[in-house]
Amino acid sequence: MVSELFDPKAWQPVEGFDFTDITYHRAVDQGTVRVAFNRPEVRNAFRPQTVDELYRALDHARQTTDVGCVLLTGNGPSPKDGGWAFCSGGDQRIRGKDGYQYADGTPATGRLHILEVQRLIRFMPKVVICVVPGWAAGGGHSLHVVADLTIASAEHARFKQTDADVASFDGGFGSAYLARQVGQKFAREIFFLGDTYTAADAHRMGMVNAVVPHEELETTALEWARKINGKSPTAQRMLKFAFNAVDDGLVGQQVFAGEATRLAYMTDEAAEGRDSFLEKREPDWSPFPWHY
Ligand code: S0N
Repeated sequence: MVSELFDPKAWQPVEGFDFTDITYHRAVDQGTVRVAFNRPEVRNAFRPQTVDELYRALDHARQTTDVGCVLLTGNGPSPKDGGWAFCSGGDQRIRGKDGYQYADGTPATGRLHILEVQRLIRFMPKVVICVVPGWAAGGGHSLHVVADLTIASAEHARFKQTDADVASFDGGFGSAYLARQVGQKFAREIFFLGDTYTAADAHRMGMVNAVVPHEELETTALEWARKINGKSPTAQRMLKFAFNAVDDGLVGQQVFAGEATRLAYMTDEAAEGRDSFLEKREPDWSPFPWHY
């Protein structure tokens, strides 16, 4: 069993991967993938191998041109005690002096590569929905913050920033972008106090889009994904990067501009620029108006 909330009829495994720490499925009837932490016995904490696998699955989704939506979730419940988690952040058992270690003891020295996953989620031209069936804590909380949308289990979702408890702090997207969502006062409260918040609390603060009954969590996420996939891929992509741009500085401009260039390439005007060069003649811009 993948997860109690997982409907095997709705999904098929994505071929070509040999993952242990995550599961990776594609919806049978729409361009949506489901990427799930698969370490429920430790509240879906991530170790370096988990982060490597997560990156590979997300990057595969990024490059799959008929996929528009990614559901990021956690399998459960825990076989130990029945507890639910989206993700509890970095696995503290293998945290060394300056980073986390692989299972064979190889240090992932100084890599901090969960931040690469955060950037991938932020900059991938797909809508990433974080589906929270239980705890979102520490670095798991940051991942939900970075996702485009969050849907939470009414009964089991819990949000908690433990970073200051375990002296492993996310001073990047996980705090700064959170403050954009919930405001400076709430963001500081979440980090400074490290309290536990219910799905209803998180919704009231503005960091969760919808709170749904636990059993309906994944079906609701799939419905949202179907709606998202039912709209213009170009518009959705441009909207995501437009929402990002205001906070992303020159990188935000670069990403948005890259999409604008892609669109421009598709015009006859761009073809005329290329063809005139290749044909060693002056370009003829006369058919192309200066729009107002
Ligand atoms: C999630 C919490 C609140 C759940 O509490 P609950 O329900 O009472 O369950 P527990 O009994 O505490 O847990 C059940 C079992 O799971 C183990 N476990 C839980 N979380 C982890 C974890 N993160 N690492 C290892 N094990 C974990 C428990 O030990 C228990 O096991 P058993 O049954 O054997 O006793 C609660 O569990 C909790 O507070 N967890 C810790 C949350 C935490 O502090 N996470 C780390 C925070 N920091 C990060 O995530 C840093 C992430 C990171 O890597 C990073 C971030 C920014 C920049 C760079 C990096 C980077 O290094 O890459």
